[in-house]
Amino acid sequence: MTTQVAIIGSGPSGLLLGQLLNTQGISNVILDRVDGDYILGRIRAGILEQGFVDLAREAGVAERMDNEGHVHEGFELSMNGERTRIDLKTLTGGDTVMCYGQVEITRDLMDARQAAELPTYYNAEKVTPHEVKSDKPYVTFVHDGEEYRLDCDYVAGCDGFHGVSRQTIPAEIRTEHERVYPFGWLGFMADVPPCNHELIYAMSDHGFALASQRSATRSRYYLQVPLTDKIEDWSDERFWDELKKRLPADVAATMETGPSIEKSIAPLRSFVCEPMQYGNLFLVGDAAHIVPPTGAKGLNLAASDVATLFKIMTRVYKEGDKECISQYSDIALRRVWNGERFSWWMTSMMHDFGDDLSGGNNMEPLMYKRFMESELNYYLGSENGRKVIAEQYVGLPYEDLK
Ligand code: FAS
Ligand code: PHB
Repeated sequence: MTTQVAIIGSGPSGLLLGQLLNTQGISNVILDRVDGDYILGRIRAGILEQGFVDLAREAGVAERMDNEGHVHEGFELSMNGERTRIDLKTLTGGDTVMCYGQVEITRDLMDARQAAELPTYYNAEKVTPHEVKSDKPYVTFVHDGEEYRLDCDYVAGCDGFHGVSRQTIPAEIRTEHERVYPFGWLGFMADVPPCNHELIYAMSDHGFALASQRSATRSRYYLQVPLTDKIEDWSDERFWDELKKRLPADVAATMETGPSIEKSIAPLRSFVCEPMQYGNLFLVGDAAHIVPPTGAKGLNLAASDVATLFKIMTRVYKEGDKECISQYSDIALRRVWNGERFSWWMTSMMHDFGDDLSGGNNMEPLMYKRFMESELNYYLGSENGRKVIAEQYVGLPYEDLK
């Protein structure tokens, strides 16, 4: 079996890349170790940067997003109940974000791929890249008990944090940077109207909370919880009671509650693998980097990786320029590190680190807490400060190839 680009992973990175390559007639095959239903069962991101929205339109998968998604012109930061709105549209000169669940855009991409009858192998086992430093790499895998070899020109490792691609880069060449946070996020989905028309990121003496949404009738909430907490520790009633303690009082007083339709606890980490390329293997999205979701950057950094790799593949196959492939890692990492820093900064300001000194603070915990409160007050208290937050949140422009 032969293709031009072998894509490992059928999450948003792999599907978006495959769809874009197809618009340029660049053949690609997607391999995933699970099936589509399992992928669609993973509740994840909810905010798309303008760059992602533009890519979805370019890939021809934006119709439902444009009809059912909600453009958000701002969001709020609440400090112990004091609310400050970050007016994205005014502060950035017109930029906004799209509130549309990752599950939905992934479903749209899967439907488009199926309609285009593009080759996709779900439940592929033992997916293994080979000879990625040569000009004839290939990927082997087992499907329905049969062994396959997929010859290709390039391998896109879109297989997430626990995938095989990153491990293909020899340990002595790979540098992995990691910061694990001393808390997790308890995510909660319920079919109740959102408590506010825009997102509210709230810090309080009880810890962090986020009020997000999926539609006019479906809300998505998060609470900072200790890493030792288990889902069974959190009844719906306990969740709503704790959420109301952390959100602004006027919002808590009027919000609608109801039974959870999904509850999960996710650990938080900042992680970057350098380089993001090894010969003809390219790491894309969570395969190369992870951010704490406080800045709504995870899915959006995956999209900017896809945009860069798509530009490179288009130049390789349309202009015969193979030199440009060496630009991938540097271009991708510049935007990744910016997104990592913003996500770390938002997480550091908005969460209660308790007695944790592992974050390099090395100071008495209350002093660190006062520093972070002062930093957030400074940024919220000045238009320049709010502008910095706004332009980071909508996402910096994608970098072009040289
Ligand atoms: P994904 O992990 O989505 O997809 C990788 C795919 O590769 C999977 O389908 C997997 O089955 C497959 N795979 C793995 N190993 C393989 C192998 N050996 N062979 C074949 N296939 C293999 N981001 C935000 O912006 N906001 C959020 O609120 C947010 N919340 C999150 C909550 C959780 C619990 C998690 C885990 C992530 C969250 N993220 C959030 C980040 C998330 O949205 C990712 O950025 C996004 O899924 C990245 O997409 P992919 O790079 O495609 O990786
Ligand atoms: C979500 O809706 O899941 C969401 C939104 C913004 C974030 C994190 C998660 O920063």
